Amino acid sequence: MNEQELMEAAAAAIVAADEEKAVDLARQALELGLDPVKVINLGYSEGMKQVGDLFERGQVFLPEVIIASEAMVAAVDILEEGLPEAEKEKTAGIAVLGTIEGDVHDIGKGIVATLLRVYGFEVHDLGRDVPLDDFVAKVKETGAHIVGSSALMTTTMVGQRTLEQKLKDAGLRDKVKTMVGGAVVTQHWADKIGADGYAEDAQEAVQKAIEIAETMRG
Ligand code: B1M
Repeated sequence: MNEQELMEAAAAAIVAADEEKAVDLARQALELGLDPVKVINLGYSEGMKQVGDLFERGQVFLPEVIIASEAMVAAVDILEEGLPEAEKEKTAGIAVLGTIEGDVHDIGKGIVATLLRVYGFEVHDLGRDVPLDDFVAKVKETGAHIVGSSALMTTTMVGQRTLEQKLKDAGLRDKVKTMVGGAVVTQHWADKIGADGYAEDAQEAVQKAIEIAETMRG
């Protein structure tokens, strides 16, 4: 199986909510020496997008989405074993991450957290459905350089704008840079709410975070 075929098979395994197949393909990807991040982005995430489209059209239902996401998590766990060891010597920066309150989608945010760790960030992952005040408190406690929020729904992305305001109210907005992401979030939204960074996927999130951390060190 070549790289392209594996990507397509990985996406298909997610659409079929076939965990065994998804995991088997993840192992094959590592054996073939493929880039785990590329396989996640172009294979499994592509499958999740298709599941989302089918769900929106009423062609699959919530239980199937749950099973598909479990298959994705299991495959990503395997692929993460193929990532280089997290940098322990140096700290690229401190990042606080979480999914906005009211939103339980956390697969993508988890991938972003893992990659940031691999690239040397000290990551405080607050999880999902995170109250906005918890982001603010964690930034204060850790002196974070970056606070990143993920939102997957139009109803929860507005929380990212409120978070900007809460950071200002707490007198922290000039001390911490903000990053936003998640399926419904765009560069346009990031600009509109005054966020410092936006990324479409986890790889881009790491690039942006590194750039942001560098500008903060001066
Ligand atoms: Co739900 N869901 N879901 N869901 N779900 C969406 C988001 C939806 C778009 C599906 C659809 O209708 N097409 C839709 C939202 C519609 C909208 O608002 N526009 C939706 C809905 C409606 C719902 C429920 C309300 C359904 C219901 O109950 N009737 C409910 C919500 C409950 C709640 O949150 N209160 C619900 C529930 C669920 C499950 C629990 C079943 C499951 C989540 C499991 C979990 O996360 N643990 C689920 C899933 C799996 C999805 C879809 C199908 C896939 C999401 C996913 O994991 N993608 C999704 C459809 C879609 O996204 N197209 C959908 C893979 C993941 C790797 O991508 O998270 O985008 P993503 O992360 C990427 C990038 O976005 C980026 O990097 C990641 C890796 O490359 N990124 C960042 C993410 N965060 C970042 C942060 C950054 C930077 C980049 O900086 C800080």
